[in-house]
Amino acid sequence: MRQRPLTAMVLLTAALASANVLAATHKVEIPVRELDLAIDNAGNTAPMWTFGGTIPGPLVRVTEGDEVDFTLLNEAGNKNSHSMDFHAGRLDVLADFEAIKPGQKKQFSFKAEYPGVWIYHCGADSMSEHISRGMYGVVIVDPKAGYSDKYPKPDREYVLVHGDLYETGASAEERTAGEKWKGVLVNGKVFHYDPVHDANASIALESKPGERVRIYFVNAMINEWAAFHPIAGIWDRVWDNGNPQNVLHGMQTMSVPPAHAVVVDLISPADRPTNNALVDHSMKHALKGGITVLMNSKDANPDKGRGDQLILR
Ligand SMILES: [Cu+2]
Repeated sequence: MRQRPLTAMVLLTAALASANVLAATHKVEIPVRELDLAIDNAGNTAPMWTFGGTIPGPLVRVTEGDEVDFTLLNEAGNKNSHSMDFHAGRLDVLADFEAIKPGQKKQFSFKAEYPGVWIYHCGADSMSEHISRGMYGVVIVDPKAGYSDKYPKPDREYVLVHGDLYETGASAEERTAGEKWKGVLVNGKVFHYDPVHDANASIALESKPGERVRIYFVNAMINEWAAFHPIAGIWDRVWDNGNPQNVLHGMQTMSVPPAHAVVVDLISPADRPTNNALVDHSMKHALKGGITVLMNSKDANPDKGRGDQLILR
């Protein structure tokens, strides 16, 4: 009689132990770099502040239940204090998200408890300036349950982050007030993937007709809501915040507030080549850079939207 609960305890402990083995720990170190960066396809540069030297910063991808062991390094050559604010974790805003001076390091860990797509950004004072100079990136937390009928496996995946471009020299106060706003950066450049509106654009998103294309869309603009719409298409499914439980079907335009994200799926007609324009349908945003072309043709580059090509650089 006394054996039974003990046996059950052992089994439970073993199950917990194997669950712990399955959950991975990801060591992520991101250096902050203040540098001149190309902000358009012509190669014009602006003084930007970045995670890892790119806008957006490095893509962090883990599975629900995994641990992220994070280190922020504010490189010695920088002039400003910086911090890291992960929306994907439950942490301490004062202890973990504190700003550190150039030359300093800051380590903290969190468990990725909720699946979805999350922004990370610098939270140092003035947050308006740090974010609108490019200090943001994306965490994808894949659901531990994997793919299912309710969250089907995509054929291709792309990450699109829309951020602000302000005039060089715009103060923190002006940025907060939305003054001296110049345009929308799509993954760091205006009209980054739009050869229709920018003759210098050399990259577009690609897929084959009929493929399920998943877009992880993040709004990193500091004040403006995005209105994300696939011209000549329909969002087959939308998962608010990317959580498989938050599903919508057959949507046209998704409102995405600042510092929020959605996962949207697009399926082009299977019987012919077509094109879509993935736009922020707020005209002020679209016509100032927020348009991305998706070409659906049988000759689509097989590498795009797969492996390390979720953010096309
Ligand atoms: Cu910063």
